[in-house]
Amino acid sequence: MNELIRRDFPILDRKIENKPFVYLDNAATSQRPKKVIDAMMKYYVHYNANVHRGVYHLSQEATDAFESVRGKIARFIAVASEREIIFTKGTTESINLVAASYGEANVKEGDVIAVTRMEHHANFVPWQQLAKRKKARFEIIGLTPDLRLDPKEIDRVLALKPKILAISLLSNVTGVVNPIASLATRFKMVGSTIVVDAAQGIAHGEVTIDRLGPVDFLAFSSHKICGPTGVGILWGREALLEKMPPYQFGGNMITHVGDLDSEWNELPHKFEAGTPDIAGVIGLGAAIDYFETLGRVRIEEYEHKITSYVLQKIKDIACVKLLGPREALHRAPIFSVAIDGVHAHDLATFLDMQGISVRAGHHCAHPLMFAMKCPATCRASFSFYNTLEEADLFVNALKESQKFFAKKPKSPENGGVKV
Ligand code: C6P
Repeated sequence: MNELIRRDFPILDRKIENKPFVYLDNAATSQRPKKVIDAMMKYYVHYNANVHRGVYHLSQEATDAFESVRGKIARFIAVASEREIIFTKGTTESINLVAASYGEANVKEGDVIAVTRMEHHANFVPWQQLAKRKKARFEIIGLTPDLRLDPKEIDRVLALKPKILAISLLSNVTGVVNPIASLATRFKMVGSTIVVDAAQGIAHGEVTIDRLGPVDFLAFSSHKICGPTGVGILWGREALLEKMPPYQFGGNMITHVGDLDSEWNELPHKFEAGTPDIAGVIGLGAAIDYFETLGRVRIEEYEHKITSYVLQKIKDIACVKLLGPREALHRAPIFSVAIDGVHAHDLATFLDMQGISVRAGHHCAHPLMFAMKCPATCRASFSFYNTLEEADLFVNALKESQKFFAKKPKSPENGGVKV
């Protein structure tokens, strides 16, 4: 798939420590193809103006380019109404919007709000804090030993008939893919509103609302799918969005301001207060075009190949503990590893010396990491532009790291210098 594709990403030609740059931190943020960078540059150079405000040519050009991206996103996730697509700053803001607006208006004392143990803080803390404010019950669906959702835990929480189920499509720590469609169907039957965090999921497959089942809200970020940072999407069912109060107040979200009260703009503008990241949204449009040209099914198939390959190779390395299931079936190419006696940051630094960029730490997932009594892992996350050769470089570097860290530091007794 990727020799030609890699040429679209100028940054992949870089060298680190005089070695080829191997970027395996795609779960943190993806790289941008030249087309995305060019689209943003074109806006700034040729038609930079604010949107929705001016009657002059440039402002209308900017507004048309900006609004056309709404349509692209609606088609990307297969929804009919552009009124359901809201631009935010990222997944974090999208989820906070739902918790603050829908949550404040609908959750009452004694209601149950459910999340899972594998959530990123962005899909955990807003619900935890809403539950605290509302004196609601906060329930966490537990995991199996291989860090998938535990069916018994799902039944337990389902029986509580949660008002809200907030769940990620794909874990940023383990790469586990959750069966959203079947869960959504079951939780809908007990009356739950279902919020899906697709920050990771959106990058690894064909995420469309019809495939996700009866979900109500979907949140994702532009920067995980080769678009710029600072832009996110919230999709919500129109009937729910219509009834929700605004999240922030200011320009664009208003139709009339009186001395004592104001009237809100129609959807989606009601939730888009202030000047948006216009260049960012235009860049996201170019990223969507790029993804569509490559084909999301093709991307998924190729990434599945990488996942199987890495799982097979890692299996043979003694001392490397891999978090999550060993089968590629319900997994994306995200691998969190720990090596006994080696701190994750030291391992990540060792890999960086080989030109390999990975993330080390708790990955903004304290509830999962603390439950596993694992303060930090080293995470390699692949994208469609990564190659099997890069997978080999990563696996070989893991093997080398064992030799490197096994070496005893020199002491005066074995030839070292006394300080
Ligand atoms: N995870 C990672 O390295 P923002 O920052 O708003 O674009 O996305 C937040 C977020 C929400 N949910 C999941 C599952 C995520 O993985 C992320 C972002 C990055 O894992 C940065 S912490």
